[in-house]
Amino acid sequence: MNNFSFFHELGMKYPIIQGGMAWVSDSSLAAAVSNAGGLGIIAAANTPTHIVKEEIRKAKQLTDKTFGVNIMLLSENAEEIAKLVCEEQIKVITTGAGSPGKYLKMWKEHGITVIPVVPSVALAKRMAKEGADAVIAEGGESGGHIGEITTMALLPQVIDAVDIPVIAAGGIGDGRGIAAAFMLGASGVQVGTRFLVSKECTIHQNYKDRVIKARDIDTVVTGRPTGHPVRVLRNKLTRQYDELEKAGASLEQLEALGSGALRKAAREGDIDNGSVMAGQIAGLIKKEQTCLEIIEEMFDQAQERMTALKSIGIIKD
Ligand code: TUI
Repeated sequence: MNNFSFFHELGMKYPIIQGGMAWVSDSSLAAAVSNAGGLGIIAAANTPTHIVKEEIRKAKQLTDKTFGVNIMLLSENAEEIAKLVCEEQIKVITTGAGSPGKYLKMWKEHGITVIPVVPSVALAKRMAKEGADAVIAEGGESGGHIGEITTMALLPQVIDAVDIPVIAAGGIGDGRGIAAAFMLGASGVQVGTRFLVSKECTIHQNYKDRVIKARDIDTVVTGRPTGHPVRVLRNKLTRQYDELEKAGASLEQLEALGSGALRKAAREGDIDNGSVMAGQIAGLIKKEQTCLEIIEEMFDQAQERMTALKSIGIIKD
């Protein structure tokens, strides 16, 4: 069940982790989230090791609070990053897109808190057994690389299966989502898409505007045939992808179309030919705010929803 002391021990005011989003989660975003009382995360996915190191150094200048690093296990340099976080005395690691099993011993020896993202009960159990400190149960509503199960169904099943804190991710964009995650037994939440549209997020304005414009039905999942399903906002790239898939393109052709596409959208602002990763909750996001405003507003709203239960007599004082 809920274990809020987990977050207090990490020095956080609020039980919220910022998603480690490739080409998005840099020192500016991570430091802003940590300074606002959450846990900021620098994403190392597909980023050269020396740049990740620079971002870590910059974040250390921007905040004296704890921040973490996300390691995307499909990255070519995942092993290098796994070692870098030890050298840089990073306190928290989240992982994605695979099992971090082979690094767990090294990270634990360095006193690092390890929080793998899991898309299934089976992986959650394995991670708990191998010594993970908590898991992030991420539903398929999320943006980027996803599993098959929704947050609503995955979360209580993972919570019943492991005895470490479980953090909810996927489809959480405001305080109602936080309150819902708590009701399902989560110890905290991870939020990605909403932080895309934060002032401190350094992605191209076109990307932010596209998220603000998004409707509920605007995301699609590409890449199922390649074994790496990825949720993105529909655009010219996803239509090309569909056509290639229907024409029976090879896995290599499909992978080639996606390669570098996220960078193109996030950094160059090419939201037609680039990959605009976002979760299904994008339709809820209407304006750009600072990370502090986002976090405080979300927890105020969560509190409001939870205390509303009192007024209808569902919970007593
Ligand atoms: O990792 C993410 N989201 C991401 S990573 C990314 S960059 C990318 N680049 C190339 C190909 C694909 C993605 C964009 N978004 N979220 C965490 C996450 N992890 N979601 C799902 C999983 C996952 C999937 C399978 C975790 C473990 C897993 O295990 C398989 C196994 O080894 O048992």
